[in-house]
Amino acid sequence: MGIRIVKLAVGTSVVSLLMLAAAGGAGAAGAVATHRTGRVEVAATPAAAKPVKFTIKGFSFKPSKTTAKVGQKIVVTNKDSTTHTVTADKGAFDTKDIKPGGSKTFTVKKAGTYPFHCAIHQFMKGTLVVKK
Ligand SMILES: [Cu+2]
Repeated sequence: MGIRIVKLAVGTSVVSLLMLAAAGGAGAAGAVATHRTGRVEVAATPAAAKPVKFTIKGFSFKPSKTTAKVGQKIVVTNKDSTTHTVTADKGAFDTKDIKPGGSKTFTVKKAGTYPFHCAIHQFMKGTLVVKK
């Protein structure tokens, strides 16, 4: 296979897409329509291609403030030995139980600042900022 040139509207996604193509081989590359001219159509949005991640450890959210874009995947991993949740104070999202070592993915459809807590340990607090 010859050299493929990948051009995207959003520059930051080039690395993750290239990594995807390298790791997944033909399967991952199938998501991208490649032309010999170098012009590329990308099926997935950049936001979907690269999730935002944060963790729960020591009964706190790390970092305590996370920023994501509307519709972007947010992955929360619980690194504690007890179950936690990520629950918006006003109900915009709720991961429900995240077991020790487990993770949950969610998205937020509307821009805004969302204070959240753990429904099991109400003293655990964090903030999610969602931008357009
Ligand atoms: Cu908790």
